[in-house]
Amino acid sequence: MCSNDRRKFLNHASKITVGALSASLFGNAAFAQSAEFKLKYANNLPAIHPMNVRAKEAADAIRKETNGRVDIQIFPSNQLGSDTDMLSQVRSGAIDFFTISGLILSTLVPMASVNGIGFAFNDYQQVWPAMDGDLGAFIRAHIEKANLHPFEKIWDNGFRQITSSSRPIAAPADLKGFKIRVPVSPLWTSLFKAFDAAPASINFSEVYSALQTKIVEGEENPLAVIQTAKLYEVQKYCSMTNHMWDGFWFLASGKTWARLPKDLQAVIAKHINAAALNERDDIRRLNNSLEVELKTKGLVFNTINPEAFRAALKKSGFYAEWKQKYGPEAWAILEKYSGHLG
Ligand code: X2X
Repeated sequence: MCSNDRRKFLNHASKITVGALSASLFGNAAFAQSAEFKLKYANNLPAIHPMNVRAKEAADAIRKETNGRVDIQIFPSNQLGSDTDMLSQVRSGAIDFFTISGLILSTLVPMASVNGIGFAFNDYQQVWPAMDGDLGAFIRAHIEKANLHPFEKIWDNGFRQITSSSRPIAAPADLKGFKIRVPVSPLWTSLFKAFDAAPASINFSEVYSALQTKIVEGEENPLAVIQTAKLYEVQKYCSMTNHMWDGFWFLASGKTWARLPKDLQAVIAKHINAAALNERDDIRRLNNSLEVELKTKGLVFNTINPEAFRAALKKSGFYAEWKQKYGPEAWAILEKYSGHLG
């Protein structure tokens, strides 16, 4: 090829590339613009967390099955604000979908935290029958009263572990005076106060910097969050306390849900619930592999005796206090799955 031909060829090739690129950009934009329902889903977790990965798959499947009528855009990593901000946005309809821990949702729907009672669940064999059964149905009925539509299958956040930059937590006494970040929720504060710790309510959007600047010594989260949000960079110890099981309700704004035709509601619900089951599987697998991986990043692990922690909670009056707050009906449904809690 002489240099002239070569120039022509390159010129042509670059036009093709630019042409293809603009077509694809235009194509997507046109698709989104033509969608009858352009909806926003916002959340607090990094884009690489299974919750966002599976939600993206669901959004793609929904776009496809509705022939582009429903286009769900995802805003991960607190791009649209903290959990507290997003909770008010989903109520007003400024965002259409939101995933939130039931414990944080309890600032609006008190009953939504009941599955987070400390050391209530031992394992997933207790959690899923409860949350897919009577306990989940009971909580969802309360959420609906707040004009929010919860999808049937709750997504997994996971069993929570305590991380620390100062000392490992091996026994209940190690929590005495421990400055620990907790999410914004009365139950979380109460749980750590029962251990004589010093809990500070901080939204997830501020957690990394709160740990880095040592405003708090520690925090507690499932391993999948510790990994994907890189909390191991600013923490030294990880105590496998499994002190609480936590899940994310996938919520639609009541306003959005009411204006969606029934057939579209059905397609959306089908794919969101299917994605929830896949996400649970992802988290289960990560639970099994992440300890090894996080050790290589320098985290030092230890286990605990849950009975010692349960006994300390019982002694402090924690269970009695919350039993009274939720009332006998809710407590009986919880204990149906967890066994007697004291
Ligand atoms: O805020 C947290 O710690 C997190 C990410 O686990 C929740 O959303 C409850």
